[in-house]
Amino acid sequence: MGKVQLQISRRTFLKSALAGSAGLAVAGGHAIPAVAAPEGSAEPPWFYRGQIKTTYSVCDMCPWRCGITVQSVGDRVYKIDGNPADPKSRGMLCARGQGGVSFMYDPDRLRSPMLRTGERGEGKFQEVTWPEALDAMAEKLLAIKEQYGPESVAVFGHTSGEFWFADYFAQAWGTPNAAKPSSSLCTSPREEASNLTLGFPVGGHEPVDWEGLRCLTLIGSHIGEDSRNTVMQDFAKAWGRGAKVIVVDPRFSSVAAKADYWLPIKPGTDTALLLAWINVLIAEKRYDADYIAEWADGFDKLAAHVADLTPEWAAAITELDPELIRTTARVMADSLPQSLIMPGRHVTWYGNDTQRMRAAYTVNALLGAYGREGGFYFNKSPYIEAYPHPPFAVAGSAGGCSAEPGAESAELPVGPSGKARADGARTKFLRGATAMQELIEPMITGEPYPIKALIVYGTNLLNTVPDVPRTIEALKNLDLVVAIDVLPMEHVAWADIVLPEATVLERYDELWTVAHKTPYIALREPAVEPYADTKPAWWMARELGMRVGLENYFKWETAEEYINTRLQTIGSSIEKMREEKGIIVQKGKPYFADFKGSSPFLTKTGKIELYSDELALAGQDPIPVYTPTEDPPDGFFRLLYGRHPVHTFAKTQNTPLLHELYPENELWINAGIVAAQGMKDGDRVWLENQDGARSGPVKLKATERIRPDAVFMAHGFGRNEPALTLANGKGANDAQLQTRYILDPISGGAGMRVNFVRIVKEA
Ligand code: MGD
Ligand code: SF4
Repeated sequence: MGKVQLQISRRTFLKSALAGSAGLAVAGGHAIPAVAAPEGSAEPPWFYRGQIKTTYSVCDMCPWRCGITVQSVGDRVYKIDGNPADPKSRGMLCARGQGGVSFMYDPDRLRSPMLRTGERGEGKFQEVTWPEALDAMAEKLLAIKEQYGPESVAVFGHTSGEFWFADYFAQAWGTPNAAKPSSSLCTSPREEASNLTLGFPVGGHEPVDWEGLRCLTLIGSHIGEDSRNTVMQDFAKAWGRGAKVIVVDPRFSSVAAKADYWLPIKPGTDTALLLAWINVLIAEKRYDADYIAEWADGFDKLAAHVADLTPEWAAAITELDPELIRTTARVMADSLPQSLIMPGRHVTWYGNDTQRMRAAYTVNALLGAYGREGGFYFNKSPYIEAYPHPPFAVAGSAGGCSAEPGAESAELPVGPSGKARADGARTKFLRGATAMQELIEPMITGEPYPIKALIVYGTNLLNTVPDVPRTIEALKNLDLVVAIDVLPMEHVAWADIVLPEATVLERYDELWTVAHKTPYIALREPAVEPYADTKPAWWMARELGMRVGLENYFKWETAEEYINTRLQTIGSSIEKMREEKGIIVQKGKPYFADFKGSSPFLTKTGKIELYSDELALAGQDPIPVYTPTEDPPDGFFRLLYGRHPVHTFAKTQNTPLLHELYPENELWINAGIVAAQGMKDGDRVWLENQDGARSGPVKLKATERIRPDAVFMAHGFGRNEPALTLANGKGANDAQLQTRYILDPISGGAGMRVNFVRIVKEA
């Protein structure tokens, strides 16, 4: 197959997106008979070109993973819609989801397995067959295992096929050094704070009981720019029925524009604000006293702890008006228990993030929100058995925001042969899954033991892990680097072996099991055959497993066999799932009443632990304390980064239709600063950080909508890979400017908002 030609224009794309939300007829799992094209039409529209086949899948354009229906004619996919039966998409998709067809037909896709011929980093390869590539990989892995042990192989994984490598293969092989960016570079502080406070993690789908919610508080969660489909639907409905909205953000984000109260907080001081809110709720007796008496532990210690942490105290730290702090606490309390602070998603900010999240959960407890209608429901994982396999050599350690509660990610993994894990998690961090950024060090130093091989599955290594020069040093040092990807992202040029994957529309995957108010299971099945010489991850993992002596874990021969074996344990099958429109919904236990008197909180005390003995024993603050973060030096701004509604991380900038909608990022900067420095809106500048790292040029967006001490840009731009023909060289790259991070001692999360940049006018 030659390079794929893009056949859809932006207008057609938007028209087709609208048709999707209007509910274009689909035939659940069946083929729709071909309809004759209107007479005289030169090129008939796609739906006249033959029989339309509808298949069920799960969108992978972001990790939210909405259920989709996919329409294809012959060997080509034409249209994706939200699956009406899916509790997340509810028949709708965001722009990125609609862009899934364009992602699949990106002309820059990897097409064949390759072996390196030039130096690492040069990007010179020869195309080889699959047996040649997999034999080479197996031979090298076995040699490394022989000399250094299985733990010397690290696996980094993200995107929804991550299960096959970062979980299944890594655990069967015997390495605890498997990591997902969605944990230590994203959600680990919120998950560990939840584990410590409530006894269970938040889970992939934040359990906000939107229907009855009357007051929503967002701390740096930019709903609308971080455009998760379901959250936007739920927010729009809650806002439409008049729920109060409080937004805390140094930037007047899209959702701040919808808020009743915007608190333009000084970056890094949120814990002080949260403590002052707790002070007001307690001092003015505005908390849910009965709820706290029944379900919380450590209230008296908390009350003593915050007695002096008044709004005036916080105002001096946060640069907010004390009356605004007091008023917003009262507004929250007026709606309790249908009032809550939503757990953010990417919360690795300043290195003290678990404590900030614990402070937010403390506010939620005072509002009586957990387990109450219109507050937080208790989510539940769906019941289904795992595929029967011999016990794994190591327990799961990778974690991740897409890992569902109840999965092994919540447990502390044990190192192989009694050895400490390479990231030292048992001693260095109190809790948390394996920290991705901490696995880079042993690749360079060999301490506490060497890591010699790295398998990078669906992770955009050089745009994702902070301190890029250090990652490059590690890549130079390794004995084996394997990249499994769909596109020639920057790190692919550093691989010895490149394995091109089929996209989600071309493959089966592990079942998607979602802890939810109504727990559910979603099917991903292929709509068309894989592009060129690409293969799905399940196939690669199995072929590799068979070559490295792991046959006992790969008794199944096909993904269908694997999936059907699992589905059989709940009396279902792929065929039946097709009849059920790709989704199985089970019954949940969302509220206190469903627990019939027993406690839903899985802490030691069976209560919400406002004071944590576990933290006290570990020498950490048992109740959150505000710890200051360094201010920007003179002439520098704090670098804030976030999402753009039509892009996901660093994955979609090269996707033709999404690129057309937003081709390059801009630097949000206070208009007063721009004027004072003799610049103007739209000027192109370079950015230089505190360590001399540079990125750009990037267009200035001069605006009153951001504080003067910070700048903001969307993540994922400023790419440096000519093979990404659309994305290369457009805008600035936040990852290049994040040469520093601060580790959260509790969760191992890497706080990345500790970098500063100055403006360098373009020569
Ligand atoms: P993406 O940039 O989406 O993010 O980190 P990543 O998961 O690394 O990269 C996904 C990779 O998967 C790309 O290389 C893409 O080509 C590849 N891919 C896409 N589809 C497939 C597929 O079907 N199969 C395979 N094998 N590969 C596929 C995200 C992580 O980044 C997260 S979760 C957060 S919250 C952090 N955000 C963040 C930030 O905002 N700024 C900076 N500077 N760093 C960040 N790091 C973290
Ligand atoms: Fe896909 Fe959008 Fe849903 Fe993410 S939020 S899974 S991109 S439709």
